Amino acid sequence: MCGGSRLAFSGRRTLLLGENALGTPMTISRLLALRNVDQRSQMAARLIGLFASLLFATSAFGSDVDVFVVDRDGQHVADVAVYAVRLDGQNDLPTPTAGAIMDQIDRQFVPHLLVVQTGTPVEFPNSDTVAHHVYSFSHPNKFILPMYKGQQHAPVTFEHSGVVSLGCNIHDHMLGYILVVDSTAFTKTDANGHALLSLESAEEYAINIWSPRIRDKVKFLSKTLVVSGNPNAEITFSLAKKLNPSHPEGASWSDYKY
Ligand SMILES: [Cu+2]
Repeated sequence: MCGGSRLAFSGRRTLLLGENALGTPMTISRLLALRNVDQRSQMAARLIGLFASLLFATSAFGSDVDVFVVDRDGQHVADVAVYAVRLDGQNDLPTPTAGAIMDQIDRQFVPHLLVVQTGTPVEFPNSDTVAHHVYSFSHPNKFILPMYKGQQHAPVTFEHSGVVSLGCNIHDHMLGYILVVDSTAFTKTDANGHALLSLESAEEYAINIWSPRIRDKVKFLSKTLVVSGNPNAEITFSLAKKLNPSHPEGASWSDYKY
């Protein structure tokens, strides 16, 4: 089972601070009834720690969102893009300061799925000894990098959000994806189907997921989250439809519809 380890951790930590050594909840009246000065000072310190912990939780940890993706059999789904988009219309994003890399290794795109913010320059180095001819027909992010080895082409900057499907004219089995998002808060699920997003507090967000393996309708792949008053949120996407085969098992364009 995939539990919210981070959520569970912070919740447990808060509980411990409010408990005595036996795990029994400690009230103020019981605290005052303690005769031992050391016990009282220890408990006072724990209460101070509790208040400090709560303050810390609303500032530093107030925006952590645990996202889980499970398939229809309850299995974790790795390598799923997870990103958040503000719903208050204020989506002015800073210009990306760093580029990204979509490598070509052993006649595969590496990583298979890359997530970048809109406006990010992406390099396509060819680390193989054979030449590749990389292209995408994904409107409006079409591009072609004529046959090359090494790093002969300038980075490609993706100015439009959406899915960019990658292919190679020489090797038909080469499949890759770049998901361009209007967000600075994006990541992918790990082997446990878990992703952690850190968001600004007091905002309403759409939490979205995407993977070429997912066949559920898009409307089921977005959930609204209000961060305010929801300091450590957990969201689980339970997919209803059978997944497309994972790459390279299903290494054919016909397995995908993107
Ligand atoms: Cu190739």
